[in-house]
Amino acid sequence: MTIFPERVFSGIQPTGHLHLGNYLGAIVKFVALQETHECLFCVVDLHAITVAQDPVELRKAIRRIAAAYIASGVDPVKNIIFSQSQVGEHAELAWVFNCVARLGWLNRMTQFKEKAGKDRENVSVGLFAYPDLMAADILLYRATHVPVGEDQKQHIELARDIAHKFNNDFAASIVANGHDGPFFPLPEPLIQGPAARVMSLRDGAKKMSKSDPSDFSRINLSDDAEAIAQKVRKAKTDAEPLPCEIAGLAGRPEAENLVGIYAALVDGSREDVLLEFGGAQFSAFKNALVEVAVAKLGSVGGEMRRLENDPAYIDNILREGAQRARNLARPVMDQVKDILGLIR
Ligand code: AQP
Repeated sequence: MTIFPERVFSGIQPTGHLHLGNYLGAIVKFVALQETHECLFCVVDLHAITVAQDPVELRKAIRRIAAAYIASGVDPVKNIIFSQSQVGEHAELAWVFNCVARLGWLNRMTQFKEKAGKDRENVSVGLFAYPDLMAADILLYRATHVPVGEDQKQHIELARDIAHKFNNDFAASIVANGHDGPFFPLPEPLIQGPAARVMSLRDGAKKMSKSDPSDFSRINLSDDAEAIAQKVRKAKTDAEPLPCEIAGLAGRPEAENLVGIYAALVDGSREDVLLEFGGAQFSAFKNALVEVAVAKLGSVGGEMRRLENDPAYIDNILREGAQRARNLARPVMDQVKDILGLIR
């Protein structure tokens, strides 16, 4: 029986402004996981081009994501930091998975429905096949754990379905090629935490998102203290004071969101936050939130700006990371070709 050593893979698209949702939903987990796991953190630039991108801006955005990883505390020596397009095997395995995944599975992806909207006929084929590429990103390294925000749960489930179908469809060939069990692991999403789904500061029913046209809907990692304070103070709330218990957050999405953000920023629980602030007015709570947000994000933003001013340093990290990633990816891709019956 194959034993898959624990390995972490995750990525962020170089599109728009990196925000607090990306930070708390993904990057903070990367920083913690590097202490216990072998990790690969990717800038998923091939995902970014599923929608139109300005080439000059895209190049900057790729470096910005790498800078955000490093500025947040991800160690580029201990972990592998690289960009997806620098390792051709991602696209190679994605094609194989296009042939494994079923049209019906992709038709059920809610993110595609949201992003395509009413213009389904005019979006790229790449946007539709995006989850197959994401499955390839993860399974190319036979990664077992994927730290992501809640919005990515369905895509990880699809990656598991693809892995399962590949293992089943080619079971005989997998054994004939010297493996004594499934070839791919079924990767687990790591989603838990009070900020698994950070919502817009303007509307508690919408997720905080890079592509929201309102800059006041999100706190960007690049925001300075003044911008953070302004956005938190303008964040939508209701008229009631904060409740003392979690049950009191029901039906109050904006309050729930701010409490979750505070809890995640201080690495505590929502229960702890309500113990401290239950009964307080939002004005007082928002002051405290500004303080913890500025303390946590201020230094990350400053370090990001410093790193972005040194593109040669970032490019070097990405190049070395890509080489290390390729060393892991190529043997897996070669084995996939053998299993499929392709000649290499
Ligand atoms: N609001 C969020 N709360 C918690 N986690 C979030 N993530 C994104 N938004 C939130 C997590 O951040 C990681 C990187 O996301 P991505 O850039 O690859 O894709 P995305 O989910 O499409 O990000 P956005 O901000 O929502 O971009 P647009 O507006 O372009 O769609 C992922 O782990 C994601 O779960």
